[in-house]
Amino acid sequence: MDYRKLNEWITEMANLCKPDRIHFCDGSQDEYNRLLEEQVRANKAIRLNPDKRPSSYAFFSDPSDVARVENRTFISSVLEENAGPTNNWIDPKILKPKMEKLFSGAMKGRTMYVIPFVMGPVGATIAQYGIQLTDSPYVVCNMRIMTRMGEHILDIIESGKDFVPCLHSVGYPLDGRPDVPWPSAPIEDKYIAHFPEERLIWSYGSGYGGNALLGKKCLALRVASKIGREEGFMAEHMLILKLTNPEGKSKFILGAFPSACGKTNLAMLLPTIPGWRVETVGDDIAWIFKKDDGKLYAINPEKGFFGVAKGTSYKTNYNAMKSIEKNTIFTNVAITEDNDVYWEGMDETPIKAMNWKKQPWTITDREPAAHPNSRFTVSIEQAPNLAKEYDDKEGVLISAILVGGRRASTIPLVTEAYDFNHGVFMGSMMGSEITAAQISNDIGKVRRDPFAMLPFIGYHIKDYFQHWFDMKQGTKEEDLPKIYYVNWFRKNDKGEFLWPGFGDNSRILKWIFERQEGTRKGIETPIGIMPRKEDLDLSGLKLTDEAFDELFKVDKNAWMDELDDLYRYYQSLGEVPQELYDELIKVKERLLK
Ligand code: OXD
Ligand code: MN
Repeated sequence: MDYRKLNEWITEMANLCKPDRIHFCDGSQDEYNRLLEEQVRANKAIRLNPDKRPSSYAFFSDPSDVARVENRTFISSVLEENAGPTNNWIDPKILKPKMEKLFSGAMKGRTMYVIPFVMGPVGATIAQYGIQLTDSPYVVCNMRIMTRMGEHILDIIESGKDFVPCLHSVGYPLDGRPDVPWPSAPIEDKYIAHFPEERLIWSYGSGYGGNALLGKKCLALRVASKIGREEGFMAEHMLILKLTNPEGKSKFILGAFPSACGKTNLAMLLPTIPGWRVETVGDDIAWIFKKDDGKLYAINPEKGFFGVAKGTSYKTNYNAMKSIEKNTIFTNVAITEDNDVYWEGMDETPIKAMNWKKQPWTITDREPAAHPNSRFTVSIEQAPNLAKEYDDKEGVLISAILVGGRRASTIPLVTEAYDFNHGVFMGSMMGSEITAAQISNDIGKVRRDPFAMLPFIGYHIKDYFQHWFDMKQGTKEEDLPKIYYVNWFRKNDKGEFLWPGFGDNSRILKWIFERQEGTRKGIETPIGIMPRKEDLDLSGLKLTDEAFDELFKVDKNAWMDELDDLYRYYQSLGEVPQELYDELIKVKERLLK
């Protein structure tokens, strides 16, 4: 939206939503503290034990509002074909009036907060400005951690930056009824709506995470992916890490993995091989752009972590645990008797706790104490392994991109693509096997999630693939990042993981680093280049020859089935670029040779 329309838009939205008050957020620490304390007094949050977890708070959502709601998320493009087969589409002519009705009076009895924010370091060429209007003080506090927000951003917008208008309401007006600890609307009234042509976001009915912190998935992925398609950059669901070898040389590596597949863990990894260091630039979103030298660079548009708490411990992710020792907002975790946090997979299990539903819980209970999607929100600046480049508007040069999902079979531990097109093909085939954790008739089948972007592409997926190929135009193959398919999750026939993962993934990062340096070998296989045992640094790791062979096995029949399935997947998407079919055929021919 044109920056000159800012006040008009705010007034119009206030007239629609009818809040009792409007508050322009200055983004200060005082404001943040005050809002949190107000929520404690209103029984919406608890302050954690200051001796154990200083300046930290816990919130508990309504049990019906615990995660992103993909079936209530819409790409409301003017034409259905522009949303493509992977998005929910509603005609904006139908959706807008429907949502206007919902927004009408939705903020009665509440304050409308005006949050000026920017995704990306201030001054980055592809930084995107936004204004979120919300009636949730929880959202204000989380946005302050997750984005660069406040008065100074409003000044920049007013001095001439167009912005993405983002309207949000929890959908629980207070006309004559008391407030509840976590207001939200019933599922059938929830709408997480994107109007990509207008670069507009409307979110109604949920206060949780990616549904409500509109800078994150809605702006930095869905809307930015569309802007990027038009303006020549890419908005990707990727971590960014800085890997430094014992000689002090660094490279930046991106990684696309679906939600809850360990992006935060990889971005914060403590290497088990001596002398190597991993520092964090980002753990969830990367924007990729080209500079005059023809090379690809990345920035992290966010400024904080909205990480999955469950499973995080000093053993699995030391740096994350250090990051959340203070100044953290927790959501849907359990609370110990001494008023600290607990979740399944943390280092010690308490005998008794209060669970995320605020009910008494004991160690013998069957139900987990914390919700599986319990979260921490914390500033990236609290990461002990923060890379100094995290706030650099110039971005970081991308050496390699990892893609991967959870695959119990077929996919080897690591495979290097022969070239960029082959790498894009690898990204297109990403997916995870459907497990008993999902209610489905398709257990064992692969659910494809290309580049982990399935829920986040704001336009037609065939054009998304085309955009990858377009990005390489004008760049020499050797200047493009190398793409690697990794799979930390392969299992043996007893169902046990073959690879220890976590810190030991540094062994794979080291091979990738040294491949770029030209000092490491690998062998050519039908599906890509793989290390032999002697090519990997496995010192200090007990890995049997059988396990190694199993980790890198290319089962010809399984791969032929995989390619057939992938072919059918491409067909189901409409006209995907010919380059993908070409790569599929090349792999098939190499397998049959
Ligand atoms: C996600 C997230 O759901 O990062 O991917 O929250
Ligand atoms: Mn994510």
